Amino acid sequence: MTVRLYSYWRSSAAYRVRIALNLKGIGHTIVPVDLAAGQQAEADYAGRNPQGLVPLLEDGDVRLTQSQAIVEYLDDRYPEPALYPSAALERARVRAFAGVIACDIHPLNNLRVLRYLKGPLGQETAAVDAWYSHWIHAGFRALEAQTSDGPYVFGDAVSAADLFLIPQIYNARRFGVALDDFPKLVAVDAVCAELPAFRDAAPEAQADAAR
Ligand SMILES: N[C@@H](CCC(=O)N[C@@H](CS)C(=O)NCC(=O)O)C(=O)O
Repeated sequence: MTVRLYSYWRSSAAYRVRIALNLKGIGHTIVPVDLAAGQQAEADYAGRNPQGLVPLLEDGDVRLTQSQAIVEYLDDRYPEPALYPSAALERARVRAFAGVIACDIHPLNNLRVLRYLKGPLGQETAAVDAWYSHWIHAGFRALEAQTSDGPYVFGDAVSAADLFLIPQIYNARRFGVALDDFPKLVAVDAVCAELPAFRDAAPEAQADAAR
């Protein structure tokens, strides 16, 4: 069965899924969709994902959108190593952590939102940067409070929480957001950077990365 991930090197939502695929050792092909060039809106891609967003996963005949749904699908279908704890409460905590990123931070700072602020709403770069930083800080404050003393977000085992966090930290750094108030998050990022599954999923390691 061929697994294909439609991805863009700088997409943090696709980056989450790249880490999950690598952690589970699932053989796959990356199909780049150039978001900067607008390929997400072209007929070929929009036919596969009418929402015009990456990631999109194809697993044989299955086609799935939304990184949270994709990561949970991969965890159900390819159970080892588990990305979600089996106990109900711990599982809910991992989902809640990932939800802060996927539901409360990322949608406010996504490419199309920033473009809308700059374009139709006529906001200056400084205002858009302040918007970006504000929502990262609000979310990261909550995440820092939920993070263990390490090495990973929830202790000794990598979980979905880590693979949602690391791409969001990448985005924060890319936009110059100060992370001094979040030492636990930064420490988890440093530990994850040592793992090949995370390193190989990093934006700069992607074949479609701008050189
Ligand atoms: N909730 C979606 C978000 C997907 C998303 O927003 N992807 C961004 C890249 S990180 C995208 O495709 N943006 C294209 C655009 O804004 O035009 C998910 O988690 O998969």
